[in-house]
Amino acid sequence: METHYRACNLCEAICGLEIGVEAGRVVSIRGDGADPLSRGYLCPKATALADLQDDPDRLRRPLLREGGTWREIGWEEAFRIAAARLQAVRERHGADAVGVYRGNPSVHNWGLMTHANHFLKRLGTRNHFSATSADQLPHHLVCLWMYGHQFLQPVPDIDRTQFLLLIGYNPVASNGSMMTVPDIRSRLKELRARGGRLVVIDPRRSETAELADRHHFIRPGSDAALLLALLHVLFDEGLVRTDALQSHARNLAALPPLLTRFTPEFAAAATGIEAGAIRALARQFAAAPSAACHGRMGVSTQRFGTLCQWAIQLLMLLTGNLDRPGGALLTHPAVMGAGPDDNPKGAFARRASRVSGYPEFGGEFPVAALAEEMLTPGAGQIRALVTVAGNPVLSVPNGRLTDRAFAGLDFMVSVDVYLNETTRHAHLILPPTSTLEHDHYDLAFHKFAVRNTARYNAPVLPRPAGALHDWEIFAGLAAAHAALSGEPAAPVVPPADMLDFLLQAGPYGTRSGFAPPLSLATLQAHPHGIDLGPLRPSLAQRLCTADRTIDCLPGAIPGEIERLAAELTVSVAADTLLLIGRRHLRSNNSWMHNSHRLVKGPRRDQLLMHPQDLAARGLRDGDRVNVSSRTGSVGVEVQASEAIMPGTVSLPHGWGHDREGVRLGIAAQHAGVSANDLTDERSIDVASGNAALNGVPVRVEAGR
Ligand SMILES: Nc1nc2c(c(=O)[nH]1)N[C@H]1C(S)=C(S)[C@@H](COP(=O)(O)OP(=O)(O)OC[C@H]3O[C@@H](n4cnc5c(=O)[nH]c(N)nc54)[C@H](O)[C@@H]3O)O[C@H]1N2
Ligand SMILES: Nc1nc2c(c(=O)[nH]1)N[C@H]1C(S)=C(S)[C@@H](COP(=O)(O)OP(=O)(O)OC[C@H]3O[C@@H](n4cnc5c(=O)[nH]c(N)nc54)[C@H](O)[C@@H]3O)O[C@H]1N2
Ligand code: SF4
Ligand SMILES: [Mo]
Repeated sequence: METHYRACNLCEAICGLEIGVEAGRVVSIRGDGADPLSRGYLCPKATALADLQDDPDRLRRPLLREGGTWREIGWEEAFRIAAARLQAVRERHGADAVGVYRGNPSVHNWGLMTHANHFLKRLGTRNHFSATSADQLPHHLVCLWMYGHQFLQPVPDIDRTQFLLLIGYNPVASNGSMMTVPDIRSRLKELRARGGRLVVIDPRRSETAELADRHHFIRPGSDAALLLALLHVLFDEGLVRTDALQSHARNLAALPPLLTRFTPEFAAAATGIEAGAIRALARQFAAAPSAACHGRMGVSTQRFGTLCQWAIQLLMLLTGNLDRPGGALLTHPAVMGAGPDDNPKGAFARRASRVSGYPEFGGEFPVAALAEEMLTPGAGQIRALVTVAGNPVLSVPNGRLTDRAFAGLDFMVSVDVYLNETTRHAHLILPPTSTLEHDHYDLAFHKFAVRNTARYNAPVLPRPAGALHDWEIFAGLAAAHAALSGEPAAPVVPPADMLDFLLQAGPYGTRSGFAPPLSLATLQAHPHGIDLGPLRPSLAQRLCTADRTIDCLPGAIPGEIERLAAELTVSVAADTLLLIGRRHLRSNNSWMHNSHRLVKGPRRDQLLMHPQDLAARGLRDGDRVNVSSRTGSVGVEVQASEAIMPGTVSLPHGWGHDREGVRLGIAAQHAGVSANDLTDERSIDVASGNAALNGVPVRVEAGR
């Protein structure tokens, strides 16, 4: 048996794996104990990499759809068809008539990061979209505004902190996000073993909340009121700690008047958390020897995502916990670290989307606008689409509308390893090699990791004859486009060569004094990865704002505070419940639901509902119910749960594999329903345009 070492690229935890291969097949997958970041941890999804590899439903050749039937074709023909049909739409309707959607694996697959733009930027369209705006856009916007760079993202120093406050974040299931933290369960146990405290704020007593010293239920969407009240108490009780970093901050003095009305009593009414508990939390956070706060999906994908992320940064700044060990710190990755010399820093609102006028961020419009940009006639209407590693029919708000919009496109090409609910609308699917057939360096997630490390791995398995990597597909599309348009073709440098250059020129490279100096060869000689040490202070030197200070009150914030105060006073109808999402360790967004080893066991896709809310509707545990919202309705089984706050219901996203028209290789009993058939594309975090996927008003009634 051969043994290969390889980082898993399914989620942000980037765990090191030890993979046994016999006669060209994966026979074992274990955690790599020598990985300095993941320390031997792995989750059940990693073992399913073998299923992914052997899956007969995984696509291996380009597929062309003719009417309702799919036919395999060769690569050259596929590239020619894609280039010609996209060009035809451009000539007829203009460049903006071609849209682009990039899904989550676009940042997990390094070849897509290095080469997708090779082709996609050549399309010359303003209509770019990605999963970012159904996810973490508020983080980027707040860091751009406050620190001048979308990737100057402080990461909680979990291995040294004495107080960890997690809001709308369930890393025990998700393995971390905007915080690469493999083996979180052990790290949380270590925190408590050294006398530290963990506090979790979540409308559900999540798997992470189960490990906490204190869990508070919170009414979905009301977190900004809690966070503003915490800031209020810091000022009100003289708990603001002056530290050196604050001499780099401006607009601090303007804050207290904006917070006057956000007393703990006001926040208590909005959130359902007692005023005394809010005061105590502010005092404990301020008094802890070190403290960090992280807020994720629960506070990003809701109506006040940007306000929440802003307040979290201030909570740490005002208590002296920003940029200090045990608080939150920036990473120093081996390549592409953020700072004054690194681009792109991010850009916001240089233009607005055509139909709803939503702001652009980093050259992309919010996904909440994707369907309407396809469906609304007029100049600039999207008539052709390129999707890359994504499944927007199941992942963006108002999935049924999105489904309908895709069905009406003149042409669609998808770069994806599966025929899924989205790619079934494509005319052409271009499938890359599997993840184990290409080499890997994680360009994205070392940037958010709780420790600095670097790791490059060669392919575990040889690629089959005729298979292309994602980056080669984009090089092929770019070449076909160049041939057609007469534009010169750009030179193509493989990702590994780019990495070698960046490593050698980087902060641990040839001239850094670091031993051994990093290059591709160094990393090849250390397949378990190289430890680059704990996080360390550096924010003041790396600020990228024009005047090199921290902007504590970005221009849009006062308006957002007003909007919050106004919305909190609007009461919801008595029979309305607020829908939130949920992730499970054995499920990965909308895919891998055809892996028996992951989906087996008890159902996990029920609607969770508090017994009190069930009783009020004459419903019982296990009943079929009908859940409806402004955008749609789904029929699902309900599960009684004391772990969910009364007034709240929870449904996981990424299911609903029963779309008509095509067999997707997923067993009927695992089809589930899509939470995004209920979410609302009109409900956004106004400041950033991020989709508000949590806190969706729904009605629940007896179903059939
Ligand atoms: N209601 C609700 N909706 C949500 C969320 C939520 O919490 N609640 N979460 C949101 C978040 S955070 C995200 S990130 C999005 C995810 O939404 P998307 O990014 O749209 O979808 P995924 O489910 O990640 O689909 C990934 C697709 O990429 C393909 N793929 C996998 N690996 C590769 C590869 O290496 N190359 C290529 N070319 N293709 C590959 C898979 O076959 C799969 O079809 O969903 C969002 N939607
Ligand atoms: N196993 C697994 N791991 C994953 C993924 C996966 O699908 N499966 N997806 C990956 C991706 S793409 C991402 S972005 C990350 C996301 O990682 P997380 O952010 O940890 O993911 P979630 O579980 O969606 O959301 C966290 C919590 O927010 C709570 N919540 C919902 N609404 C509110 C609210 O209004 N206020 C508060 N305070 N809490 C609220 C939910 O109850 C949930 O417990 O996970 C990644 N890791
Ligand atoms: S936690 Fe994420 S990176 Fe680690 S093994 Fe599981 S899926 Fe892979
Ligand atoms: Mo995500």
